[in-house]
Amino acid sequence: MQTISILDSHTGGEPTRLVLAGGPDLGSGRLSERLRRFRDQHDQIRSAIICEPRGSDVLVGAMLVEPHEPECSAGLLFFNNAGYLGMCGHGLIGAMVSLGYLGQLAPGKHRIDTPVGVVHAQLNDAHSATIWNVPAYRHHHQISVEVPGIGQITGDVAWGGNWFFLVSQHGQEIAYSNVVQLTDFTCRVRDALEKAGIRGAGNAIIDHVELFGPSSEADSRNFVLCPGRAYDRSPCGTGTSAKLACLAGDGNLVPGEIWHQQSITGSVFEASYQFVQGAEGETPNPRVLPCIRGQAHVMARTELLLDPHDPLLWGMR
Ligand code: PYC
Repeated sequence: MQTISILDSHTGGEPTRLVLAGGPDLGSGRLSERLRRFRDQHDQIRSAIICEPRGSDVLVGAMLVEPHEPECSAGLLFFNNAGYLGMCGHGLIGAMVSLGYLGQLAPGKHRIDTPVGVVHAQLNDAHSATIWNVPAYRHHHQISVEVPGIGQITGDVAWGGNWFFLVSQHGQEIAYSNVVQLTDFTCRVRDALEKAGIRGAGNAIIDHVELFGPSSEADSRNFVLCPGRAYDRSPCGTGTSAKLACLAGDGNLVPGEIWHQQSITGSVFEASYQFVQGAEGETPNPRVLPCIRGQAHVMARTELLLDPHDPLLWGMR
């Protein structure tokens, strides 16, 4: 019987399953290479950990691995029910707080190795962490797509560690009571983008759709559709990073100014940015270094059992 040690946390409502031991041997080398090995040779372990019946569509996995880059405190590979993520903001905040709980990370600043590069993160206290994400930028400004059954929808395409389509004018109510409708709406938008061939840089698929609305407690409230059909219960670290790039591009937020991004469940990330050195004033796509602070809480520490006689050994996929 294979056993996999995990620690579950949630960051503003969005769960992270940190895999501490028992995962596949991915060898050494860059984390992008190890992620490729995970995908090509051990994908069934991903689905065993994250998909039903042991997991659910909502979970994001973070596998703890030895870092490759120098002076890193940890390496992390992110994945979910649909596949793999280059970076995951709420997942990194959750992993920092979880590793702090285990005594494996001291409060203070750390370098964390990920498949999209080294990110800096700070464990602030037992329940909060700040991350400096990979540089974010806007790729398309106000591009329109015809969505069957809905009409024309216009938004920005931006990178925040994942690819996002960000929409402010959508006619939807951004409320927790409306998540079924919001999920349907954003899935249609995502399908339409793909059908229209609207993609990120390097022809990358846009697998996240982010809708914005007003909030009485923050600068904005969002709904973020993740790959698959799950939505982010947190304000989404990479989605907030993409938003910062668009705010910077529109001149609506100056470097260092705080942006409070609220999630569909009510949790809030505190976000700001600095222009990446040398890029200030660069048009049309200035790059920003996002800084995101959020709260996370540990929930469970246990072992997953992979019984070879279980017909659902590798999860439902
Ligand atoms: O926080 O970056 C994030 C994220 C991506 C998908 C779910 N959460």
